[in-house]
Amino acid sequence: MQVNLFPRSAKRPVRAFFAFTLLGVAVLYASEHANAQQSASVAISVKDHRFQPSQITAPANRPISIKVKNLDTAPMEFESTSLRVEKVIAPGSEGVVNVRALAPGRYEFFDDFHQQTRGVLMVE
Ligand SMILES: [Cu+2]
Repeated sequence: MQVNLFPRSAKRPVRAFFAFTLLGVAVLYASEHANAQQSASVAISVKDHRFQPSQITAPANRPISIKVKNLDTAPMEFESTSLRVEKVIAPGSEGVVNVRALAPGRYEFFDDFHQQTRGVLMVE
């Protein structure tokens, strides 16, 4: 079956206008969608059992990928109850913690092996 989106009576420039408008809408929709799916990345490191920086910021409603670099000589475990994640990171190495898309807010995290090591993820 053939579908004609444009009225046959319309003049060529009018049809061209409609075609370009449709194309524009499609492109906008596609890029919006791609943006929503694409994860935001934030980086943080741990040195002398301190998060550096101790507060990180990420956009709301997008999955977040947190790169955690452990600069200490002891293993650490990046953990968060509100984010529902935990990941052991060996000394001198880097781990990636993936977090679901979040509502704006304040999310605390800590090193489960050194509970005094604490930080905050601000989602805005
Ligand atoms: Cu743990």
